[in-house]
Amino acid sequence: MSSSSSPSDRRLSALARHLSSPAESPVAGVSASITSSDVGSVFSHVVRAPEDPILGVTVAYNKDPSPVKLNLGVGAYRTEEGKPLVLNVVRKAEQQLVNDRSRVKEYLPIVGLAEFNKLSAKLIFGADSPAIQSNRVTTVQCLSGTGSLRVGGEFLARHYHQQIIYIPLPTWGNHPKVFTLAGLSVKTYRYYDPATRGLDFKGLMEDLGSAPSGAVVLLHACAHNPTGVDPSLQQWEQIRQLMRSKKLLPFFDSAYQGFASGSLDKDAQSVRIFVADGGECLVAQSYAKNMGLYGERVGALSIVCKTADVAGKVESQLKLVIRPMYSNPPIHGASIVAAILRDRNLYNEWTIELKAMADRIISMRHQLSDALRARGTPGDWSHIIKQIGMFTFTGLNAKQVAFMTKEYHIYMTADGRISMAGLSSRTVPHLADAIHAAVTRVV
Ligand code: PGU
Repeated sequence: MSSSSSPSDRRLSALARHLSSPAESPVAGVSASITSSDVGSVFSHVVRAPEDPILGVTVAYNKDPSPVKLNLGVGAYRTEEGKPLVLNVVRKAEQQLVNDRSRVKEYLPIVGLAEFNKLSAKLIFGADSPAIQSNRVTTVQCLSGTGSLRVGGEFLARHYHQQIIYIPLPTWGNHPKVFTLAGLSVKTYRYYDPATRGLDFKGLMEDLGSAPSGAVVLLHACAHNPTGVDPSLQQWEQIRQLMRSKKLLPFFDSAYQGFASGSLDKDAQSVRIFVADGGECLVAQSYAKNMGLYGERVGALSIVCKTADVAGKVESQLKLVIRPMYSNPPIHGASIVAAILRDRNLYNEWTIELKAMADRIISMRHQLSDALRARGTPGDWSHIIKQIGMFTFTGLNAKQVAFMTKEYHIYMTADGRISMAGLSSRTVPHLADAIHAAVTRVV
């Protein structure tokens, strides 16, 4: 890829590469035979694309008539009763918004709701962050975490000298697509060691150590998806030193603040140690999980710069990325978040509800681990308790997953990831039976 090509050239060639990769070959086929029913359509050459590896799990689940079916695919919180949860504090904030007759539905500015942006930056960087106080941060409201990553990626493709982004192996399945289509060139760094079911810290440091100077590095701020494995604080500090010494640019994906430990501040520590050294970074925030605002699509992209002047110019360019993409973001979700973050009582109530969600997930980890022990399931399952956040990366292989779906109507991603948030005390025995059968009967 020539560095002199324009972003749109790069995007097209990246897209072509992406579509012709063997893993995505069902999307790629452009030479489908034309059947008689297609004749006459200008789209008859279009080949049916496969379902998304994560969201497609829900599509398959919805088609299954079994009463015992269980969806552990998508990372979406469910109650003990297996129902989606709208937080009480969100209901209250929405009521306030409805009652306020002065509210209108005018367009937001291109960068979104100003108060939302300010409060989002405070939430991730800390109320007393010197970077915020010195106006070195620009924050723009985006369409949840995904939209924030995409806007950040597009900005980097246009304005940053190094077009390579390193993502962890494995990572959330949408990361490579988002960044490739933004116009960046995606490479991976070692992250997870299947042998220990823990962090491959040595591999990570080696790979980042040999990355070209200036490369962008995508880091999961906490509760790494899909592995549930995070670096310790000491390891984060070593990663920071290495990255700063090699001038690697951190791009944090913060989709689970509050879900890892139950504490918003603790889960932001990785980001804050990078910001504290005065260096630059990007952060994509999502309120999908921690406020349960999934479908409202509310999130923010912050870029921390060296000076207020640079931050202002960066923001002016972010507007040029956003305007032709979706013009300006939706108003409702950001208004809910702003109402909660601005009001001390609502904020406190939110932290309690958030902790309760995190605690329920942790309790599911213990219940599943106990249930496997009670069944004498072969293997070491201690990682179920050690891993952090919404997911357990079970180590089950694709055949075992397919077996569990076919025989037990349990739906999960093919990489063996299960969403602990979709489990309840009632469904743990069913899952434990299925895992036990899978590991004893399917190799
Ligand atoms: N980043 C990470 C690490 C994520 O896990 C997710 C969501 C996102 C960003 C994007 O979330 P937004 O909804 O755009 O804020 N991952 C979940 C949800 C389903 C999906 O794949 O979008 C998951 O199950 O992995």
